[in-house]
Amino acid sequence: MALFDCTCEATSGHARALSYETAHGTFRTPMFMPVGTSATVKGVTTDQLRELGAQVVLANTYHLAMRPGADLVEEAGGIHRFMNYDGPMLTDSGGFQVFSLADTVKLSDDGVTFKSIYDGSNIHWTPEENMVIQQKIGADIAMQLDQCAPYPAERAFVAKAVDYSSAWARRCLAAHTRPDQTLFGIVQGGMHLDLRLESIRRLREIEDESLAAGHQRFGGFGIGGYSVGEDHEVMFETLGAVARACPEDRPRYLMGVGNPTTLVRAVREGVDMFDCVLPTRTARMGTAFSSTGRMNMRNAKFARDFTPLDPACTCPTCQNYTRAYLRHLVKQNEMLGAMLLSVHNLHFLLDLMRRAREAVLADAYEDFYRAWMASPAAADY
Ligand code: PRF
Ligand code: ZN
Repeated sequence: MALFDCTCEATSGHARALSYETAHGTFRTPMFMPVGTSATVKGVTTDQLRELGAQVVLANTYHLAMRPGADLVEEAGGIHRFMNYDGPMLTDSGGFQVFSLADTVKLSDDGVTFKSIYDGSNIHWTPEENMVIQQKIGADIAMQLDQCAPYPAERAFVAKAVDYSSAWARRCLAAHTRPDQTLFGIVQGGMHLDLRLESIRRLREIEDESLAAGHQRFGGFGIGGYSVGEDHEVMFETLGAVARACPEDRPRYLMGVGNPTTLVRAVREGVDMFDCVLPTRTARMGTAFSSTGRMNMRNAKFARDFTPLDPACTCPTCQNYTRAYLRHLVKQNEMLGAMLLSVHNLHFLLDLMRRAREAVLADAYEDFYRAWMASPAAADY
């Protein structure tokens, strides 16, 4: 298998089971990717990530470029060595963080200017500079610089975000040269199907031009600009058509989505990859995902409950610790509480996508989907 080869092993309805080659091993979809914003999945070691069956781990260009800086990560031997994770990795471009974290953002065809949340300094990124930074960090997959429109937004504003994102996609693809890293394009267009389809048409045109010039194609397609405050039902009005308008022979990655029910539904629409801080952030707030829905571990009803967190779960936390102990840790703000719940919540989503994959391989995704939607967990997410 050559680097970045994508093989479709099975389909079930629109759901797909892909395998994808990277320089740090093969990953298989449907797949949830834990987020390690600052080169750490908060509270979880990379050995634990491996044991949990994590495949691709995310890091964020915005945060790493500010602290400790891309040059330092490069000097460490790249992101894998720096954080001791030898599996596949992906960096988000930071475009999303620029818009969600900074209050003063200026856009032009030439890129984005923003104030750092770390020291208030003014930073300007051209698409080319963003590619230099992501190539120094050295993940297996880089994401193009894009603009994610907020919701709600004027249609004209969303159309302009598509214009910027397309212009930057062309420049990112041309500037990206690292042979052991691939670049994903990103679809924008908010909740407007015609803008989304236009965004995809331009990405295809950009890669056709790139291929004609003897350069590379996109390694996959990010679907950005969803889960920005709209109702889930609003996203699902267009998500299926958008996912299936992306090239069939490469992964489709719904960015920043981690709600279990949304994952199960999005896979049914043809989405392959997901990432979200939800499982670890939720854990730090003292909440566990479970087969019967969310559990707030601060609740007094767990004080003398000496049973496992989720009797249906096979994760290390559920094998070794009781609800009463976890409640005690969370109530005392003990760091171990956040760590143990993070392991459990990550296991929950990783395992959900493993079972989704099994269902696709057995061409039984519709049964899996129906069983999930009828389960007590589905109603709570
Ligand atoms: N663009 C990028 N990263 C993202 C998003 C996006 O639109 C989202 C939106 N849900 C999450 N992360 N580059
Ligand atoms: Zn568990």
